[in-house]
Amino acid sequence: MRILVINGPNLNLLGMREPGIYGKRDYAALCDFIRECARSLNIEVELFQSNHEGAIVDKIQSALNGFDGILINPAAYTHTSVAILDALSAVNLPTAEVHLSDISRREEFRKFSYVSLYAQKTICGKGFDGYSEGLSFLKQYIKNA
Ligand code: CA2
Repeated sequence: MRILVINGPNLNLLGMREPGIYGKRDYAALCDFIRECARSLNIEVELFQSNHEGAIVDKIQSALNGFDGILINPAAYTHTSVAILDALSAVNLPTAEVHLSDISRREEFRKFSYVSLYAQKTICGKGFDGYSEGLSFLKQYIKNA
């Protein structure tokens, strides 16, 4: 089983600013954490981070070749991107959405997620553990499909 893990804009800055919201660990630590979870679940992951909406759309489209599901933290594009929603719907792979923070308890503009309109599961406010929950969900969901 192969899962594409996508992280959106500014997540490469993890650990450098706003530790109160996003934690102290950096993006490299997040990648290590995701790879370790994947190993223990016996699934393969490819990790991708971009600050560019079109690059994320291109990557989602490319998932048709060889991936069974997508785990995505669209970051700020969560709240703005019909293009990412449309790409996920078009590719039609099982998808879990993850957010480090609890977007339902932050500013009004973070409460709406376009990606949630397609994702089979949304996990918020669990920090890095949200990624492990997302991978476990996808493994189970894909097995049962
Ligand atoms: O909670 C999440 O995971 C978010 O997707 C993170 C996004 C934010 O726009 C979403 O509303 C919720 C922001 C990621 C930016 O991460 C930073 C990390 C360090 C310093 C500044 C931003």
